[in-house]
Order: sequence, then C-alpha cells, then structure tokens
Amino acid sequence: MDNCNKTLLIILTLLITFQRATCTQETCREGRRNDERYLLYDVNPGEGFNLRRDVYIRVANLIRKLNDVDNWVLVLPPWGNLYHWQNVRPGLYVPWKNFFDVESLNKWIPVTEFNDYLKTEGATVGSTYVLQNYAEGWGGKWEEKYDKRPCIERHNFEQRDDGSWSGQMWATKVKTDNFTCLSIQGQAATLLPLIQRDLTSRSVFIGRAETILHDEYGGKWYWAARRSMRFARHLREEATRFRRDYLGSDDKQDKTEVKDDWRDTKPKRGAAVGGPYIAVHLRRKDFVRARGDEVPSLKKAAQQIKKLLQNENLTSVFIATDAPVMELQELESLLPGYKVVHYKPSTDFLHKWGDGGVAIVDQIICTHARLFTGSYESTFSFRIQEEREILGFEERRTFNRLCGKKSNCDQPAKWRIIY
Ligand code: GFB
Repeated sequence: MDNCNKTLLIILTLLITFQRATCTQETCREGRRNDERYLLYDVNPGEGFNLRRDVYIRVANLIRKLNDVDNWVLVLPPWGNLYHWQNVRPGLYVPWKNFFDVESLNKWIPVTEFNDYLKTEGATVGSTYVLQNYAEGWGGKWEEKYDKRPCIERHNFEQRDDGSWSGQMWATKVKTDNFTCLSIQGQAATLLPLIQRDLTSRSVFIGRAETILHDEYGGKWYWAARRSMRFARHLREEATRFRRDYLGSDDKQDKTEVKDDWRDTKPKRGAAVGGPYIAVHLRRKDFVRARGDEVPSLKKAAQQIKKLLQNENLTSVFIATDAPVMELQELESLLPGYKVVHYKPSTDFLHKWGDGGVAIVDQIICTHARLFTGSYESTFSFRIQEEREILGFEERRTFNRLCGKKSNCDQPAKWRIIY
C-alpha cells in the first residue's frame, strides 16, 4: 500500500470511529450498517415483569458475546398482557421507552424497539427457535447441549403453503422462513454456535428465552447489563416528587445522587444514607396462597415493621404492595402512631404509564429508603435489592425480608455488586 492509500485508510477509520462515538441512539440506528443482524426474543407469557427484566440480562450478554465477531442488535420485546397488570387493555403493547432509559441500555449493547425493527425490516424474521426443555428431563447428568426436537408445547406458528411459517409476535403477524423447536440445557452462551452458524438469516427470534440460564449470575457482566437498565426519566421524576412531598427525602440529603451515565456511577459501599423512612415490599395476592408459610399475616407483618422502625429510630414506613385496599387499611390500623405511606398514582399517570409504571415508582421509592425489607423469593423485591446495591447502601439495610410463620427465618442471599 502506498503512502497516499495509507493516509486515506487512516482518515476513513478515524471517520467511522468518530461517527460511532458521537451518534445518539436515533442517529446510530439511522446510520445502520448493512451487516447489522437482529436478535428478537420473548418470554413465557405467564412470567411477571421482574423475571422478564432478568431474562433481558441473559440475552443482553449473549449479544455482547455475539458482537465479538458480528454486529448484532437486540430487539426489545414490547410489554403487555402481563398476568398481574389489571389496568392494561388486552392486546395493547408498549415500548421499553415507557419504562426504561433506552439510551442507557444502548451504552451496553445495541438495542432497538420492536416498532423500529418493523419499520426497517418489515414483519419478517429469518429463523425462529422456540426453546424448550428435553422431554425426557435432564437425566441426572448436566451437560450443555441443544437439539432440534418435536415441539412439546403448543405454539402460535403455522406453516404456510410456500413452506414458510407465520406467527403472532406481540400484536403483529410475522413471517419466518425457518421454524424449529429446540430442546436446550444450558446458558445463554450455549446458543452461540447455533446463532453464529445460521448465516442465512439476518434476523433470529428466540421464543421462551427464559429457558436459558445466565452465563455468570451475579458476576461483572451481569452487573454491567443490570446497571444499564436505568428507569425512564418520567418515572424517576414521579418518584422524586413523591419522596420529597410525602417522605422528606431527596438525593442530596440522602446521599443517593448518581452520575448521568451509569458507567461513571460507582459509589463506595455505605455511602448511601437513604431517606428518613423504612420501606417494605409486602407481596400478597397469589403469594398468600402459593407461599403461605413464608408470607406473614398482616398482624405479624405489622409487628415486624414496628420493630424495624424502633431499631432505626424512625416513624415513617413506606409500603409497596399488590394487596387489596382493605388489607392495606388493616395494616395501617395495626400501626397506630406511625406514619404509613403508600403511593397512589393520579388517574392521568395510571392512564399514561399503566400498572408497570406504578410498580416501578414503588420500586424506586423503596430503593431510596434508609432500610428495606422485602418478601420471600419475590423478583420484585430482588430487583429493589439490586437497585440499592447500585446506589451503595450498607448490606444490612438491604438484604432483609419479612418472616412468615417462622420468626427468625433465613434472610435473602446477599448478591453484592461487582464492577
Ligand atoms: O414482578 P413480578 O414478577 O414479581 O410479579 P414476583 C408481580 C407483579 O405484581 C409486579 C405487581 O410486576 C406488579 O405488577 N406487584 C407486586 C406490585 N408487588 C407490587 C407492589 O409492591 N407494588 C405494585 N405497584 N405492584 C412472581 C410472578 O411475582 O411470582 C409469577 O410474576 C409467579 O407469575 C411467581 O407467580 C411465583 O416475583 O413477586
């Protein structure tokens, strides 16, 4: 290569690097590269919001690994029709930007909303793999593997006359050239060879993605993806207003200020103080039936809350709960002399952001409390614990849960943040 060509090559490389470093989410997507490939995924319809957030981390880290050699974009599965959401019109799906700061997600891996994918790629996906376990079970010997197998469960894809398939993805009928049910035993990275070898497909859909495990639950990559999942600004602002107006809490005084970019936010453990209240996540409804021994009666819950308030020398308790109003009123009557605070959204807020938005505001308020206690094995509580790890609270103020029948019950495992 002569000197002139060398100089041209250097200028070109610099230009590409500059464009990648400066583009925003929108302009990056506009300036898409031809070699971009898309990974779509979905989760079992029965799973709740907070397990879905966990599945995102598994798939996000799969994209990270795929992008060592290729150029994959993760398509964010729209939210809707969740079992626990009572105020959502059936058939209505909302984008991730309603709940999350999509620019923050993009700082970890390239992501795009499903609607934007439809605009550029159309209602079509190259290959579809619906994950399932092995019909015969795992046979006592753990090995990572996957195999094409007959479908075990009903799915919503059907073959067309031309040999291709069509299926419902959220509210859209999508055509897919190849359809396979895939029995799998393993983690996200187990899928790497399958996806890398599928060279004919520009896009791949993975159904029932919760079937794959984390590559390294609780490790450095887990936490990086987790930290990128910042909530949308409008939800953070609603929680900030509520904390200020009803709980005398603000970030400066509580020492919970964060940097604009999650990558620059690494507080020292114990730096966060939290607002002058304790927060309780009291999971009721299906948990009362399904986890009877581990869910306290309201009387027992009130006794534990009183004790925590006395230990912390505080008088305000914030209750996040899915309990019916009657139960909440009963709990309040069992805590005379204390300030019991509960977040009730305006009609406008509920209309705009739905049950998902309300639940996130509840989670943010719990995250900022001086001390938090949650419910046994609730992913809703787990996600709050993680947010508190990100803010830098002392462990003893975070990893707590209410006891059911047995007082002195085992407390939650401490999944500490790793950078
Ligand atoms: O998020 P999630 O999977 O947590 O499901 P679990 C619970 C849903 O109930 C939340 C609502 O996404 C909310 O919509 N919810 C629960 C709450 N607690 C609160 C709260 O304090 N405030 C508000 N606003 N909403 C899983 C279920 O629940 O437990 C699975 O999703 C299954 O279907 C499993 O039942 C056993 O992990 O608590």
